[in-house]
Amino acid sequence: MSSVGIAKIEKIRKRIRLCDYLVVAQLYLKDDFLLKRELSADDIKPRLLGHWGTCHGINVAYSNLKTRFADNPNFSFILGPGHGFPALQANLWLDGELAKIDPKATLDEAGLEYVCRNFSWPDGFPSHASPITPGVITEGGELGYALANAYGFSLGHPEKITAVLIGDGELETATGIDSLNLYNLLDGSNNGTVLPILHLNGYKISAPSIYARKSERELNELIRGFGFTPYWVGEDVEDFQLKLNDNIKAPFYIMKTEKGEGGPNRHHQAHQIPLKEPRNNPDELEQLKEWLRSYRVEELIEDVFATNNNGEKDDR
Ligand SMILES: Cc1ncc(C[n+]2csc(CCOP(=O)(O)OP(=O)(O)O)c2C)c(N)n1
Repeated sequence: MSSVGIAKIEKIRKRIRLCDYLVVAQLYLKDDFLLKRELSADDIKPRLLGHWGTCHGINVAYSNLKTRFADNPNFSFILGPGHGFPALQANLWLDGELAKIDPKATLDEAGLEYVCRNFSWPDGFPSHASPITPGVITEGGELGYALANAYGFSLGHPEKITAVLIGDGELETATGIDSLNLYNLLDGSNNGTVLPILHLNGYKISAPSIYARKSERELNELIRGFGFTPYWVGEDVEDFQLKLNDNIKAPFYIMKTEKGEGGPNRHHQAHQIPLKEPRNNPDELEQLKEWLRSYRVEELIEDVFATNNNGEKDDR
């Protein structure tokens, strides 16, 4: 028997699947957002702009964290690679957070179309997290500050729990790696808890990341050297939930995913737009159809539409 609960595990898995679908829909589609007919070249956005590769991992982390800390008003999430914005946007829409500041982002078909069509679209949403995104106060652009921001955010607030997703490329920056020393400087004082999560997806853009090329043992020793205890997490939802445990002291999560997981090509080709010309290339159009269909969105979306904009079941 699972100590997390089969229903909860299944719910998180479905959430990740739906958010992955919504990312692909935002990146590619300007119509037929729920695949109700045979997708055609005319349904594809003319200019494809955004980042796919990191998104599945963001959905894994966000879905697990939101479930674990659902009832905690002091929980916050900081996203290092803000270029994974379509994943953040999918989660914010799903939680009804986007609708609180943008009334068109309703949790129904019209809202889903609005969010997907307007991603990377003239006068719509940018392709990166920006200050018009709920909860975002800095636009970033320059990698490296996520962990330092998380410690800064927790200063003087012992009640706060701040999870921070750090790209493995991001950790190669001087600010990124040196921010690990903040644990030694700030632990034991009147500050909140920071939960660092290294997103070990193997690549920074198309080049292998240094940390992903280290052995597990080397990486563990590196993290221990900064005073943390390394915990490996990934696609196993039950394991992830169990490790997001109050009794764990000084955790540093290493979340291993494959860059571009679920898409047509992974690793180094997956950072931005994996299929570049589906409007003009019939073979790519077929691959895109297959990719979108693989999430079986029709099995997931009705439950979402049955909820109201506060994220609760509408019993009317
Ligand atoms: C300081 C800095 N150097 C370089 C870049 C250019 N850049 C944008 S995304 C990226 C790769 C990021 O890799 P990673 O942090 O591993 O994120 P992910 O693979 O999850 O997308 C780079 C190098 C940047 N934004 N900031």
